[in-house]
Amino acid sequence: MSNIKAFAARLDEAARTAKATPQIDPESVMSLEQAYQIQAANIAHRVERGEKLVGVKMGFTSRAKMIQMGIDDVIWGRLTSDMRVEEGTTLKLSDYVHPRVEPEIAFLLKAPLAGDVSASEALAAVEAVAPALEIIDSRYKDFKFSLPDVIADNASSSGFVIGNWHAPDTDLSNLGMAMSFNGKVQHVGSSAAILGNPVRALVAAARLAAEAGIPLQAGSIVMAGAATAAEWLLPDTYVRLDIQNLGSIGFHVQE
Ligand code: OOG
Ligand code: MG
Repeated sequence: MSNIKAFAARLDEAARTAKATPQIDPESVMSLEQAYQIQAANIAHRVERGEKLVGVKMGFTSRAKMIQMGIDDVIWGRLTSDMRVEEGTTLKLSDYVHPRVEPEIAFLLKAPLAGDVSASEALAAVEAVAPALEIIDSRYKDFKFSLPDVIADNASSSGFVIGNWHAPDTDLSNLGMAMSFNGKVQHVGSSAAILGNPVRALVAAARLAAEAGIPLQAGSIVMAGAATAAEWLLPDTYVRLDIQNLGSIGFHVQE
């Protein structure tokens, strides 16, 4: 359907130029299948420009995020090489529409993982786990969207920061997490907020990515979804995340 291409091009353009665009389906009449087709076509523009697919991100895997955004379905999006933000980098707010940041956990795979897998099968494919921050930047005006809207917009994915990798036998079931701005704690939570255990987000990612025809590979990164609500990025801020047993990461934000 040509609408799919047109919506995809509009969302890609909004992301590239950091200018908000109107919602594409405010009444939520589109099927989720169509929304994911738009997402695929949207990210295909990036791949055509030379970006590589490096993994997937999960969204709305915690109650805190579902409540903040008013959506209670788990969704996923594609991660590309250019979305990676190095630890300690300084971001410029003008490169984004209205960015937010949220505390996550990332997985790195050492083996392919596709279809219906158990939590222990999923863990057996994990090379390492790390503390991670996701920068989300809805391309829609006022950061408002329906479920099809946010899926089409690649689940608001804009950037991801990953800290030091740790052995995959680290128990992820209940790790304390604190996100601070200039040393002041903004949100505290537990990794248990992510579907009871972030490994469940990896199980879901394996199934959803395979269903979409892009099965997770050795080397894929999976972002498990935020444990707490997201926070608006502000100028002159050092954003830091501390996770029990996984260490800390951060980045700077400028006007
Ligand atoms: C959608 C993305 C949700 C998460 O970690 O739950 C997400 C949004 O909140 O804009 O990335
Ligand atoms: Mg997220």
